[in-house]
Amino acid sequence: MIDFSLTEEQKALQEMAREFSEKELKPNAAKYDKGEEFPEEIMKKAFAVGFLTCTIPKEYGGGGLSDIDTIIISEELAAGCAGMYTTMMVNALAYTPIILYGTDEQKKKFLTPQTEKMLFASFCLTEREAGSDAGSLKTTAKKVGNEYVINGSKCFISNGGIASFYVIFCLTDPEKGARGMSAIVVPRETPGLTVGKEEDKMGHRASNTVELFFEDMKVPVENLLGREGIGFIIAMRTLDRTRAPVGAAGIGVARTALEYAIEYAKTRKQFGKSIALFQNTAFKIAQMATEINAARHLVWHAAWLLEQGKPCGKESAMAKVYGSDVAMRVTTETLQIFGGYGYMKDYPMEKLMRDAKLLQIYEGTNEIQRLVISKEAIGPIK
Ligand code: COS
Repeated sequence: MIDFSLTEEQKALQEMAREFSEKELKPNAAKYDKGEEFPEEIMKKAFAVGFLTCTIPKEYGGGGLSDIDTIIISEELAAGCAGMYTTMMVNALAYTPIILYGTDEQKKKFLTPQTEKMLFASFCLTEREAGSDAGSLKTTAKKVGNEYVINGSKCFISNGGIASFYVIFCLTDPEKGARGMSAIVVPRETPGLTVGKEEDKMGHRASNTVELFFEDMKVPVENLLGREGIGFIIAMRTLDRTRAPVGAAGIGVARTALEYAIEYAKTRKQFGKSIALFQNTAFKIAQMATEINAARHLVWHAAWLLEQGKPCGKESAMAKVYGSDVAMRVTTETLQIFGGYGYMKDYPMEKLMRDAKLLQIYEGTNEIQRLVISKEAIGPIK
């Protein structure tokens, strides 16, 4: 059976996210982009309606959204502002390892407080020398008595400057490399944790990105997720869940760009007629609308597989790579439809193009997604 229909609850959720995006995100997107300012007031509203904690299970105070619900709101929120979408969805990224591997006690301790007041969290995998090759990270956690002593650093950490806790991937057994990796939750106030300077980014400028430094940072052993040595698997299983929403964000960005371009093409007149009447423009629009729809099908399918508990590493990677590539192509083509105006900061097109670029890079570069897809597609070679 194939069924693309949404439930009444999902339609209401989509409508609510669309309204929030249109009213709160889109009109403020340029302001926070320009000032690279954290959108505190808007995030307070996002917290009040539940977007900051939407994936936390209901029994721990969250919205308990399913994977399909999450991709529905991801498309809507990113359609308003990709930077603000990132701030909201990075919370979901940081909560996922705890949702998947945390004990009941750890969920109550770390997730429930996030639902009681506006708080943020970070997922800390990337290091200066360990980006795509996540298994080669250097941060260590040495067990001393009933504590872990953590030393090292992380970079490009979204929400890092505003997080109340960090899920840190580190080596508890450095001799074993990736198989000696573990995931440990570290509260913000832990002595030895230093937040570095905020990065000055090309896009997603409303989202906070920093470097983190750890010097003899001590946390109780109870903060370990799962067991020692499964950190790499925890990271991979988390990313399998969170990559389809990035594809959905790509659809949101592309959709907004196309809406602006269609409106512009209808009203812009050259050679005595609206440029939408030139086949070059019309066919570009047709191609972009088709690609957006194709991306949505891939994203929805990956979310459906996730929800069914079926293997979906390849499909999540396909959803992410295609959704973000479509965002890049569509924002580039729609800017071209705007001509010189598209290149000016007075118009929204160049921001959309800058924002699209990061979707091809974060949560695993698109090259890494192609590696994941090709490994599974090709299979073992004798
Ligand atoms: N789910 C469960 N297990 C997985 C998995 C997944 N999605 N992907 C890999 N594994 C397991 C493998 O089965 C293997 O297990 P064994 O050691 O028991 O055989 C182990 O993990 C190592 O896998 P693999 O050999 O594929 O690891 P590689 O180092 O070759 O590469 C990639 C793995 C490149 C896919 C990984 O490093 C990656 O995703 N990198 C990008 C990181 C990223 O997304 N960073 C963004 C920052 S976080 S916002």
